[in-house]
Amino acid sequence: MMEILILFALVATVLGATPADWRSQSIYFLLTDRFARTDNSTTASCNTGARQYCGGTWQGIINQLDYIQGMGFTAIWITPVTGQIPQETGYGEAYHGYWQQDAYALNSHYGTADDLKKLVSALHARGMYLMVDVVANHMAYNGSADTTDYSAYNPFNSKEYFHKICSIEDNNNQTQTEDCWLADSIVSLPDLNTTQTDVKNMWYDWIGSLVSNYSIDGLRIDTVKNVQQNFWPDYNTAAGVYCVGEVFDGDAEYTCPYQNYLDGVLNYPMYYPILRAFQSTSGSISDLYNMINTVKSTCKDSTLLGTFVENHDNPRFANYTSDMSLAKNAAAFTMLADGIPIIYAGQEQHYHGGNDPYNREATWLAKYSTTSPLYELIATSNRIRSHAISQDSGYITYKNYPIYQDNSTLAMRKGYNGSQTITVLSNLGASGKTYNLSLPGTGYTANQQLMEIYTCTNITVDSSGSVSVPMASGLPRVLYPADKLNGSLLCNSTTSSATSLSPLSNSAIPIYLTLAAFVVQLSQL
Ligand code: ABC
Ligand code: CA
Repeated sequence: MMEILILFALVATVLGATPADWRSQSIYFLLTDRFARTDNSTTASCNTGARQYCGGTWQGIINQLDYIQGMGFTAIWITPVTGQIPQETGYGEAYHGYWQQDAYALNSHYGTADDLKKLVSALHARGMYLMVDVVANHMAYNGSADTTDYSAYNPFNSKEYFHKICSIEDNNNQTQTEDCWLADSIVSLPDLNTTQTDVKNMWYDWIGSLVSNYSIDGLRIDTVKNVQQNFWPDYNTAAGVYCVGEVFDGDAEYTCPYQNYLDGVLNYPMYYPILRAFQSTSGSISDLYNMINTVKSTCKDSTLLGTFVENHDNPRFANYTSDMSLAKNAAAFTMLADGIPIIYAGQEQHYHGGNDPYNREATWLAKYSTTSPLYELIATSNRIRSHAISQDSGYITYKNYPIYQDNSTLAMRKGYNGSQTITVLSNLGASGKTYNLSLPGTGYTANQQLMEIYTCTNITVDSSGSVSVPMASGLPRVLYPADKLNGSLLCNSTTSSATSLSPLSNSAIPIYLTLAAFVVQLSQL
């Protein structure tokens, strides 16, 4: 009997991907409605301003997994999967999935339960993870707050489960942020009373069953600052997988403490300085330099945050500048700083939409080009990151260390013992000068041979330990020891094994094999 209990416990732990499993992943975030269609169309029109369904599906995602994995991603985050407001509202249709009415139904626009399960299987067969977006703060209603029809909801089909009607007027007032409705008169977001025991238990039961029914590996949790902090630890436990919360606030002092309640948070404190540093050639490098240290010292674990420079709630990076060099630097920072990198579908195609709804362009319209400059830069960045992780087990928990700054340049280090990566970023832009940056403090040894990964340039560390980094056109640079590139497929290094393409193929496959072995053992008991 004892053995059976132990086996069950082991099976339960291998099933859910833990924070430690997620640390080394790399996430591609997509809106299911906007990424790919079942018919593989690359011409179907999608007018973002109309705020209507454009036809993306879970089967469509399956069809384009090569495109995602080809960029080196090991996980996808998809928008909420639940049943939505069925009507066309004053803000269009619920194509984004955040207007939940039936938590126990799936959004039929995206496919069937079988399709969602097929997506998970297809990902797992590639050693990739699925992260699903979930909402616990509110349900949604087509109309003003006072006209809400609570009987439309499953569960929470009565007014008693909700907070009294009031709207959030002041985001600095925490009581309002938690207890009032994130609503306006066109689409109401009835605010659940997440202090009630029955509301808590209904959500904890729901999240546990969602994760197990669909073998979900991780969660992105919506509107985290709008719910009481003490609601979250039990939710995270009930989920049993890594949870990253959306705390939409740029102040590290405000956002970091949420990591005491959830495994991780989206790195909004870093988002604003990344944008400020690279959105123009006069951006502030020092704000970004300082925020690396602030987040490191303020958040419980900066390596479990989700790092991003684009998402579906903010104007895309290219909305601020069309300069490709600046976009490359913003992407390189995202990929090679602390935390789990998150790239938002369309970023790799240099999409430039502004605020919601214009930042939700259909990815298919770029024809899934694998030769766009940012697709290639992201692929190379994912490859060097996963290679560095495979060479140095300490890389992923090493806290990003900014080693140099001047008015237009930032250099940062990750990793130990001569096998560290040094990332050099610039905001000089595409017309930036060609020069050699003399970089001290890299931790490399005198005369060590390095490779610059984006240009495949050999560099020798000088006798004092400084590195002369060839800069040009405001492009980012990444240094790595030349003799440790074997198996990375970078810069014509020898291919030692196919598995080095994806870090997950090294870690997740054994997990599933272990799981299979336990299931076999269990069935023999
Ligand atoms: C709809 C229409 C839009 C229309 C809008 C009024 O209504 O579609 O076209 O403009 C979903 C949909 C949206 C939809 C909304 C509302 O629902 O995706 O299209 O907009 O119906 C999450 C999701 C988001 C989702 C929801 C709702 C929540 O990522 O996609 O939206 O489920 C707040 C929440 C945050 C939420 C965000 C949209 O609103 O806290 O969870 N995101 C301040 C506040 C934040 C606030 C933010 C944006 O503004 O402090 O709480 O986020 O409104 C920094 C500060 C920040 C400050 C920012 C602006 O500046 O540090 O604190 O954030 O410097
Ligand atoms: Ca709330």
